[in-house]
Parts: sequence; C-alpha cells; structure tokens
Amino acid sequence: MPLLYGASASPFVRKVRVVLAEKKIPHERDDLVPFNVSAEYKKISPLGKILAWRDGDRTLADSSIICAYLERTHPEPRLYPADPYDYARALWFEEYGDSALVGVIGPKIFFQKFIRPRFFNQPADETVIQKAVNEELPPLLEYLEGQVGGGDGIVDGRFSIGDIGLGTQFVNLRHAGFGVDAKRWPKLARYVTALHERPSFKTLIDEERATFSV
Ligand SMILES: N[C@@H](CCC(=O)N[C@@H](CS)C(=O)NCC(=O)O)C(=O)O
Repeated sequence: MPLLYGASASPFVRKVRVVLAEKKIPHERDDLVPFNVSAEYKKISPLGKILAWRDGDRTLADSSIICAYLERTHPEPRLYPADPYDYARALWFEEYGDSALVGVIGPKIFFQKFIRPRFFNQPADETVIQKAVNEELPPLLEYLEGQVGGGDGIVDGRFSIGDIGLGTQFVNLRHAGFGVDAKRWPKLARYVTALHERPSFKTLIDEERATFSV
C-alpha cells in the first residue's frame, strides 16, 4: 500500500489527500510534522518539508509533483484539463494557492493562530494577523473574485487541480477562524463554500476540525 507522509494541517498534504480522495486511491498515512524530521525522512524529502510519497521503493516529494504523478497513474477522474490553455490555467491557480495564498495564510494567519500557541507555547502576534487579514490578503482575494465563474471549477467551470490548490489554502484560513467576506467578494465566497462542500474536502475538514481549528 502506498504511504503518504505529512500531517493534514499542511495545505500541501491536504492538496494531495483531496486528489487521493477524488481518485479513490487506497493508501496509508504517516502524520509526520515538519519539525526536526529524521535523516531517514530527508532521504525521501531532501528539503525536509512535508510532504512525501512512498510506493514500494519509489519515493517522491512535493505536492505538485505527487499530484501530477497520481494523475498519470490514476487518470480517472481527470483533474488536469485536456485543452492546453485550460491545463496551463489550472496549473496557474494551483501555483497561486501554493505561492501567493500560502505566503499570507500560512505563516501570518494559520501559523500565528494555531501553530505558535499549540507547538511553541507562544501567543499569536495579533499585529501580524491583522496586517495579513486587512492589508495583504484582500488584493489576493480581489484577483480571484474577478476569475471565478460558474460551474464546478475556476477553469472552464470544471473541477480541476486549480480548485484543489486554491481550496486547500482556504481550509487553513477557515481553521484559523477567518473566511471570505461575502459582501466584498460574493463570487469567491460562494465558490469556496461550494468547494468545501465537495465530499473530498468536506470529509477532511470535518476530520481536521477537532484537531487543527482554533
Ligand atoms: N512546495 C512544497 C511545499 C511544502 C511545504 O512548504 N511544507 C511545509 C509545511 S506546510 C513545511 O514542511 N515546512 C517546513 C520547512 O520548510 O522546513 C509542496 O508543495 O509540497
């Protein structure tokens, strides 16, 4: 049975878990946290980050690489659009989640609200949180508000890896006690709500809520 390393508090781990759920791929999990990882783990994740994937003697690191690999090993349901431009757009939204959104939601909101008190016994830095929520996140959401259309996904109305990459970041925002203001960004708020209602996301959110939310 393949093995996924990494605790679901990580949006990257959750991204892969949603792909595994959508494709119904049997696997086991090791809830590894990214602090003081072993030399053994660094052999499969050389940067010491979570997450990693092991299937027999084949190992991979990085969520985007693992998701792309799973699409090749388990093509159904398709999570990467066939059309070249749509494919590239889906990758763009995945990257937008993996770089822009995580850069604000990860260290400045979720880390402050949840990881600092829980793992480092330190209070959250409210100044950092307020700046992130009031100044740094809004332009990122504004862009997405202009991109969201109808249907099940942000690219051509079809659910794809782009939605998974975005949706997973909004789960961390939600666990930290924040959401998308529906008055300011109505289309985006509806989109995120619908994404999180998908069984693949909802099952994980429900499972995580007890452990990871504030
Ligand atoms: N690009 C990587 C990013 C993984 C990542 O940054 N993981 C974080 C946890 S959310 C981590 O392990 N941080 C610890 C570190 O950077 O040492 C991926 O997509 O898997």
